[in-house]
Amino acid sequence: MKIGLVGFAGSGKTTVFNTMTGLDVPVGFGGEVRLGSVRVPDARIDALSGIFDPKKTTYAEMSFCDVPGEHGSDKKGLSPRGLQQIRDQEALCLVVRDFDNPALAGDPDPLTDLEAFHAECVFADLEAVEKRLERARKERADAREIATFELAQQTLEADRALRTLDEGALDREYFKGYGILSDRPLLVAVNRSEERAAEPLSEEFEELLGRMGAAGLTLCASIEADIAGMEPEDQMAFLEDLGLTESALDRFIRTAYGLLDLISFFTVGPDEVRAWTIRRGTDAQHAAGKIHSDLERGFIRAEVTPYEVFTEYGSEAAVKDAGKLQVEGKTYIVGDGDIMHVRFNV
Ligand SMILES: Nc1nc2c(ncn2[C@@H]2O[C@H](COP(=O)(O)OP(=O)(O)OP(=O)(O)O)[C@@H](O)[C@H]2O)c(=O)[nH]1
Ligand SMILES: [Mg+2]
Repeated sequence: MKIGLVGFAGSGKTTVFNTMTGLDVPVGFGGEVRLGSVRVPDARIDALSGIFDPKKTTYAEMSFCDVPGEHGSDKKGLSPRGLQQIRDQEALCLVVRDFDNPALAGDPDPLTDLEAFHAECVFADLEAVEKRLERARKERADAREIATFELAQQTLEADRALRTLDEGALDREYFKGYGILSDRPLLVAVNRSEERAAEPLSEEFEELLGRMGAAGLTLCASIEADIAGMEPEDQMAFLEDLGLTESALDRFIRTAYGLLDLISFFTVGPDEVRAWTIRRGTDAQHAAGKIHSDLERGFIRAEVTPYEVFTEYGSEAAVKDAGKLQVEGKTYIVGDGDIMHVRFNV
C-alpha cells in the first residue's frame, strides 16, 4: 500500500512521515521527496510465525512518500512537482495544520485549508477530464469511455470529488494514466498542537470530509514522532498523558485499512510466513497474482484455512484430518485472515 503525504507548506508532513516510518528526516521547510515504509503490525502473523518457525517472517507494508509543499509564493497549494510525485500513489494523506507554526503567518485554519485542497483537486481533475473528453469526442472513442468522462465532468462541476461516485457508476479503468486526484482514497490527518491532540474534529469539518468521501484522523505529529522512538512500555504512559490510547501509527493504519477496505491473507511454511494485502472482495485467482503472476496465470485451485479454524485445530494436518480444509476455485472471495496454498501449473 503506497500512500502519498501531501499538504500545504509547513503543515507537518515530514513530521508525520517520521512518526510513521521511525526515520529521522530533518523537519523545517522544503527538502526532497522522501520514501519510507513501515510494517503493519499483525498479531496473527506473530502467532503463525511462532508455530511455523520459518526462516523469514514478512509483515504487510505501508509505504509513504513525503512531498514538500510549495514554498516562496502566495499560492497555497500543491506544487507541479508534488503532483507529479503522487501520480503513482494508491492513496493520499492530506496533512492539515492545526498548530501554531511560528514560521508561517496567520492562525491555523484547518477547515479553510481542507476546502482549498478540495478546490485544487477538483480544478486539476476538471482540466484533465475536459481535455480528455474533447479528444475522445473528436476521435469517436468508445461510448462508455465518453459517458464516464461526461459523468466525471458533471460531478466535478457540481464541486464533488470523484471518489464519492459508486463503484458501478463509472468505469474507473479509463482514469488510468490521467493522474486524477479526487478519485484517490483520501485520509485527512489533522495535525494538532499538544494540548488539543485528543479533541474531536468539528462538526463542519466532519461534514466536509463526508462530502469529499474522505476519512479523518487527529494527531500531534511532533510529540508522536518522539513517542515512536521510545520503548513500548513508555509509549503507553506518554500517550495516556495526551489523552490517547493508541499511537498515531496504529490509528493511522487502522483508519487506512478501513478507508481502503483492505484485508490480509497469509501464506505459511518453513521458509516464510507472510501477510499479503488485498482489497476486500478480491477473488482467489487475483489474490494469487499478488504472490506471483505465474500463480494467477496457471491457477488451478486454492487450499484455504481461515485463521480462526487454524487456531482451533492448531496445525494444518489437524485441519485436514477434521475435513475442514477448504478447496476453492478461481472465483472464491478471499477472506480476512485466510491461510492459502495456491496450486498452479504454467
Ligand atoms: N507544535 C507542533 N509543531 C509541529 C507539529 N508538526 C510539525 N511541527 C513543526 O512545524 C514545522 C514544519 O514541520 P514539517 O514536518 O517540516 O512540515 P512539512 O509539511 O513537511 O513542511 P514542507 O515540507 O516544507 O511543506 C517544524 O518546525 C515542526 O517541528 C505539531 O504537531 N505540533
Ligand atoms: Mg517536509
